Amino acid sequence: MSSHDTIFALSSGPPPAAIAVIRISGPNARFGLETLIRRLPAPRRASLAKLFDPTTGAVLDEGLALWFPGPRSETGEDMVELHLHGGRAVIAATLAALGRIDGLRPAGPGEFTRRALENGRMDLTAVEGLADLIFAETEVQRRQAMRQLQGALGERVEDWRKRLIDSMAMVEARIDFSDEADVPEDLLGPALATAQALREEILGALADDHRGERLRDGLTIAIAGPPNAGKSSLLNRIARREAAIVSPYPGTTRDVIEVHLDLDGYPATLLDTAGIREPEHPVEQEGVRRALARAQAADLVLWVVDASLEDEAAQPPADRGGSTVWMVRNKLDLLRAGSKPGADLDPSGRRAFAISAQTGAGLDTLVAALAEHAAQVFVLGEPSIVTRARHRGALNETVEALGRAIEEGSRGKEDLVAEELRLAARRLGRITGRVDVEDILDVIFRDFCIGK
Ligand SMILES: Nc1nc2c(ncn2[C@@H]2O[C@H](COP(=O)(O)OP(=O)(O)OP(=O)(O)O)[C@@H](O)[C@H]2O)c(=O)[nH]1
Ligand SMILES: [Mg+2]
Repeated sequence: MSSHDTIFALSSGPPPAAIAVIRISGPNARFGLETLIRRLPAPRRASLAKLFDPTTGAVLDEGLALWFPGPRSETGEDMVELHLHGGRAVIAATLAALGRIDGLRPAGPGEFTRRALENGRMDLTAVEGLADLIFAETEVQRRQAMRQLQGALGERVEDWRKRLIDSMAMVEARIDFSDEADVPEDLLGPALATAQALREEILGALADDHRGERLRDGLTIAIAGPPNAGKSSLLNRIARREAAIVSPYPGTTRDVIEVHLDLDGYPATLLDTAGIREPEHPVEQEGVRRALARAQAADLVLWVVDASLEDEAAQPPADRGGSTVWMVRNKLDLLRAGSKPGADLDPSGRRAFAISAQTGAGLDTLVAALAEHAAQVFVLGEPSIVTRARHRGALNETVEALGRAIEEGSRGKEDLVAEELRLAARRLGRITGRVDVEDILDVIFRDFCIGK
């Protein structure tokens, strides 16, 4: 697949729908449009047009045609947008017609965005932001994706990289042109000061408790506890649908069941797990193994017990994974009158809730506490700009290279300093997808006017 091809695709959701948007991008986009509507509309203006089948001349549909000449388009190439009636057959006929036009082929996944990246219309962090925006399920995720799309990380990284390239240029100038009169003597000092400052700034951005990554993934809340305590009933109540099977037989749930929640805008995945006991059946054993593993990896565990049993054995396994545990005493309706739903602390200082998954008593309090917890996890401090492991990895490597540069600098090893700074800049460049080392030479010749 060549990026010089002209590509087309249905860009709107699955039919049937009121409107379907078909996009074309590439050098033959204009030819494609002219073949279909037999004229060229004014640029960037919607115009009503009939679409003709290029072979039979029959009218396929009537809709809006938009012509975006490159490079001022989304992909940076010539582009066309057709807004048609969103019926299955209309779309199929139009796509088939486009396929019969010379030089046009169906687009692969993400290919329009790929071209925007290749043509410098977006950097890699913006592309990731766009992907996150499309998959955002909650308001807070949408805001974070929008920040990335608008360059929260990309601009920050580019700024760091520029400063790094400047200081690298100083060191290189000192190495390469130290006999020239117009190169100042002490260039290593200021370069190392910049490296030090950058290192601290990047460390600051990394010290965010992984909030950005967690916001993309959402908080994981595991429901665990002894069999028959009402874990699946609780999950169904919170999810407001019968996602898990509930039965009076202990050992009903075996696989882990996941539902996605929107807690006042914060994303969470709620897990229902198998009741924890010493099972005899090997399938249930596997269920218990999975339950324990997932509970351990969760951000928060709701440990559900049957309050009418007051089972002493039903204590949560000692906190190992560092996940927070909240006690949930269920089946409040089975207790004598006088037991009120609500929240307090248990003897060991854990938050404790009294609920009935059957009647719904106490559920509002529990759900409100979950939303509050999510807000605390995600909102403390600045919004995070590191939203993926990829960013974190590259930033960590940058910090390491800067640390080594500073160390070599203290021993006066200019060439090694330059080497580490170059590595650091390249790592940063990987985040945005710009890894052009020629930049350094530009800066040398611009700032020091050496090459006469
Ligand atoms: N009275 C009363 N019964 C409940 C309540 N919550 C659940 N139950 C009942 O308790 C039984 C077990 O409920 P489940 O939700 O399947 O329990 P579980 O903890 O998921 O059980 P396992 O999957 O076997 O570990 C069912 O018969 C439920 O109807 C409650 O608040 N009050
Ligand atoms: Mg269950």
